[in-house]
Amino acid sequence: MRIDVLTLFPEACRPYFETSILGRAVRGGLVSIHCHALRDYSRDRHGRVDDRPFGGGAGMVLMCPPIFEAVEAIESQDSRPATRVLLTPQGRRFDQNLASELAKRPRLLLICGRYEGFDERIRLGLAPLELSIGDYVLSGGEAAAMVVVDAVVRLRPGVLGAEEALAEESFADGGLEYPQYTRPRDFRGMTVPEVLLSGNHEDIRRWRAEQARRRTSQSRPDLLDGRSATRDETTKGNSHAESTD
Ligand code: 6GU
Repeated sequence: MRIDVLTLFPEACRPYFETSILGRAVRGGLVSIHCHALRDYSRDRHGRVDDRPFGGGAGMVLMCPPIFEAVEAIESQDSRPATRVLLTPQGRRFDQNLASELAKRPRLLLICGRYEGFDERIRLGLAPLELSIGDYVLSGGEAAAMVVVDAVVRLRPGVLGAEEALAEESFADGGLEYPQYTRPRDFRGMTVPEVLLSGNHEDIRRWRAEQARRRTSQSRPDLLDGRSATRDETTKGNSHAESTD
C-alpha cells in the first residue's frame, strides 16, 4: 500500500509515521508513506497557497492551482489509482468501518487543509472522499491525517504481530475493552481482581466479557444501539448470552 499526504506541514507529520507500529510497517516495506509540501506547488515566489475569499469575509481560503497540480504530480508518481481523501471538519465521520474499507485500497492520497477552508472547486474537481475525525475544530488536517493513517495501516496484513492482532479482534466487535492489570498485585492498596489470579480461564473470559459490556454501556451506550438484542446491557450482572467471537 502507498499513502501520500499533501500538507503545509510535512515536518509535523513525518516523525509520527516513523514511530512505533507505523514506523515498523514502513521499515518492513508493508506500506510506503510520502509527505509532500503543498508550498512546493505554489505558483508564486512567496509560496502562497491561499487567498482572500471572493465576496469578503474573515480568513483565507486554500486555492485551486497548487492543490490540483500537486494531486496530479503525486498521482503520476505511481500507476495504482489513488483514493483521494480530503480532511475537513465538514466530512463524513471517520470510524473503524471506514478504516477497514480504506485498508483495502492500494493507494491513498490525503489532503490536509488549513485556514478557513478550501475553494469549493477542489471538492467539485477532485471529487475526494471528505473525512472528519470528530465534532470539534482542529487548526488543520494534519492531526486528522495521522489518525486516519494510523487506523488504516494497523489493519493491513502483517502490520500487527500475532499478539497485537488478537487483541485487536476483541475490539473489532464494536464494544470497548475490558480492564487490564499487570504487576504489582497490590499497588497503593488497589488490588488486582481475584478472578484474574485464579487461573480459571472460563471464569476470566466471562468476567472480561461482562466488564466490557458494562463499560460500553456506561461510557458508550451508542455503540450498543446497532447491535443484536443478545448484546444489550441489562443493569444486572448476569452472564446470559455471551457471544462466541
Ligand atoms: Cl479532518 N480537520 C479539521 N481542521 N478539523 C477537524 C477535522 C479535520 N476533524 C475534526 N475536526
